[in-house]
Amino acid sequence: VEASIPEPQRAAWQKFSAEPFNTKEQFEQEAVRHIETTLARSLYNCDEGAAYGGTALAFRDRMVIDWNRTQQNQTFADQKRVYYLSLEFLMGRALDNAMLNVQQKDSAKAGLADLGFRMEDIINQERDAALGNGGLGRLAACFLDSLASLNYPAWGYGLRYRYGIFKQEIIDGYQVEIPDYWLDFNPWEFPRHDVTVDIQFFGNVRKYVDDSGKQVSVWENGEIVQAVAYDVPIPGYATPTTNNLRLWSSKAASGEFDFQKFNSGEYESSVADQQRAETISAVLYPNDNLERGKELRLKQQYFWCAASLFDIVRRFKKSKKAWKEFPNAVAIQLNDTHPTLAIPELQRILIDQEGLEWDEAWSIVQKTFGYTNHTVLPEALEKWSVPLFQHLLPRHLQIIYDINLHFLQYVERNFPKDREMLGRVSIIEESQPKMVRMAYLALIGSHKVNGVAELHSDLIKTTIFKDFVKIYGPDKFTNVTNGITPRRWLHQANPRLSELIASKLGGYDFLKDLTLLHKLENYVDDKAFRKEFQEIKFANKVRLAKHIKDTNGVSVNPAALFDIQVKRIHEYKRQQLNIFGVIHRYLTIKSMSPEERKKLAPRVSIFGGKAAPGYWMAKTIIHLVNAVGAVVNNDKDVGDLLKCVFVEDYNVSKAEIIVPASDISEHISTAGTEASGTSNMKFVLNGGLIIGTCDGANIEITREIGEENIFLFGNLSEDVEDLRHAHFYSKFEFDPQLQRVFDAIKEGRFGDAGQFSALVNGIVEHGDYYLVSDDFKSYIDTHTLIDEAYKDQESWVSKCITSVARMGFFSSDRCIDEYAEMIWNVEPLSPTKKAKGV
Ligand code: GLS
Repeated sequence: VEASIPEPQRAAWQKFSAEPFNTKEQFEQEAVRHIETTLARSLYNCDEGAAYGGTALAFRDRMVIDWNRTQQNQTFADQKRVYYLSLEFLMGRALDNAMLNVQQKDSAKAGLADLGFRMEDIINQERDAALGNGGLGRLAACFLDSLASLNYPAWGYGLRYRYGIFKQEIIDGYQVEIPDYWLDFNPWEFPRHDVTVDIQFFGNVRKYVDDSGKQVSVWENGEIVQAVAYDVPIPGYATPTTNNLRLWSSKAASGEFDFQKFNSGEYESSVADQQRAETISAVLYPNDNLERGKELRLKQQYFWCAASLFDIVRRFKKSKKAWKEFPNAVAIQLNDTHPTLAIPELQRILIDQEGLEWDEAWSIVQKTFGYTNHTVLPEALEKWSVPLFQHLLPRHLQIIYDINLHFLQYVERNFPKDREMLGRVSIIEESQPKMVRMAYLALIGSHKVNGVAELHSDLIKTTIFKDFVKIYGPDKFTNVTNGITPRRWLHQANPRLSELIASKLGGYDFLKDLTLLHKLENYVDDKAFRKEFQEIKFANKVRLAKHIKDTNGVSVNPAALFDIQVKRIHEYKRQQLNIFGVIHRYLTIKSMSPEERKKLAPRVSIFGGKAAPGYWMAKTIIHLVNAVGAVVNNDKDVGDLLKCVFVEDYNVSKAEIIVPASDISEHISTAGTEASGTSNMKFVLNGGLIIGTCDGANIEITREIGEENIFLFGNLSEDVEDLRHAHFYSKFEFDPQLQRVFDAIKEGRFGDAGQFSALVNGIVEHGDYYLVSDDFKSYIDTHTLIDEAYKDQESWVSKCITSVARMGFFSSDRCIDEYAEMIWNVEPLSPTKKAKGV
């Protein structure tokens, strides 16, 4: 490439080639230029929105320089790349992250001050990029940060939803959903109108035998929708590596609209095609851990998988390598089963379009893909009806049948005595209608399957994938315990704590190697350090208290113990257990004398999280939390001893305020249901303790930080099945304290009892599937221990500091290195300062 560009041109180019800014003055120059020209504003009408715009564009330009170089460097190096396919990327805000990762926040802060703005106000102008539901989508965002920070040649592929996860408003205690139209000003994306892919749907398959006697399948007569690429730069921390996140947007393939109809005055129907095509990438499905089987969702999945694979294959073909080299150039990771269609799609490309034989193609497919499972909940496991498949993707259904045939023949040969096994492991479920089991297809088409925490990875081998362990052997299965990026979840969310740590550890190297935190153990008894650590926690609580006052109107005392549960609302996560615990506390306070009350430790119970719009029970839980808050927060007997608040519209940027402000956070899922959890890691890293069940990553957190630093309670996952059985077949006595809580609800102390009857009856009459009654006593007893422990502030702070020091394992950098080594077989690529050629 270098040789192909004549020297004079190269010299001219190099003379004017842009360089990243590194000083306050350079930043100001860039920001003012953008405000005045790109945004067409002046000194006299530059509000905070425009100042945000100018700042963001200045940083965008700066990132683009490194981004271009990284992409060129990766192309020239021609080593294996990772493609992370995820239907969700819960990125949150980009500006603060960009400033910190390129290490220019101080320049910008000083520059903005010169221009008359406060950094915090500018940061708050940005809307969250909320293209995800919860942990699964946020994990993908943390992984992108780690991939870039560790210099891996990696791309993310996703959908550019016009509407991200809805905004939640609480009106009269009920959740109300507001559409999240977030794209009116998005400086972080680059439309690539020249990077498009035509995607086919519907149609039929024509088979014929060609001249050489080979069976050929042609998928024809379908409807075409166009995918347009939008690229988002992902800056690594303290490295020039800037990776690419490519998001696909849909539009009508035929261009703008039907001109014939337009000319004859049928304006409305002339745009109908266009609108129908645009629907595909219009909205994120707002379900977490729940699949609804909607046709549009399957369309989204195929649209995105087909566009991404076309792109990946196009890039590979430019290298002119033989097909068998494909798995040495490409590793594709499937974030859950949502991108499973990529498996039959690659097989289709290889056999129908590239003319490979089935076996050769299939071996390439299996070597290319890895599949991460994120849940064992039956209602979350994707299944698509065969008739729907047949209608939308007829050729893919044939290929899936062929994959299944080959697979079942293999099983039959190896397990001739177990006839039942065939039905159990078949990709096609023989139900009415028949269903395609996507998890089985993902597993069969991948060379490695991983769970996301040790317990979860063990559970998938003994429950949903038990037969497959026999078929493929245990080595196909592995564990990669989740992690979080310390850049966003410590340095950005808790700058003072990060600075304090840096002052003791001699710099910010811990942000690149989180295990260095262990050195903090030397400061557990250091008076000055402890004092500062406590002051930071208090300041963070004051900040959250202000947010609560501003949004809920409730005054909370920052000296009280902040007890926080923020995550998607789901019965398995058991926010109902928490709110029953709050009611129990309230009733206990009410029954006490004023003298007894004086001995109590004040508490603030803070809830936050969205319920899927169609998940009625989850919405009932939100309603109960708000109803309890309305009573408790206005009860003069209670005062500061107990407050209960629901923080509206929990999202990534709220999490950055909430997480650093916690004393205790709740991770209290029914054992065996939460695959990992990742907020548990964020809270401990920020110097909060946790109450939790023996579930997901709580178990590994306990192992790392020590049993004495965590409040574990409740039944174990191995006992869950027997307990559930016992609810139906033996008479069990209700815990009297839980009974008292239910009595209070039934008496109408929190409003009309009828509103909450389903919640209570689910436990009292319908089998208590999530074991709330079984764990209630252990839960409230543990909260009593927490009250006692918190009174001894000296020992509490020791626990917090020790825990932070021991959290090094939970960096997403560690996860990414594990994926790279065990699953992808890819190496980092050291960044060059300047790409060759220009
Ligand atoms: C989830 C799990 O429920 C979480 O426990 C897990 O931490 C997360 C990332 O692995 O994936 N699965 C899911 O469908 N939504 C999640 O958040």
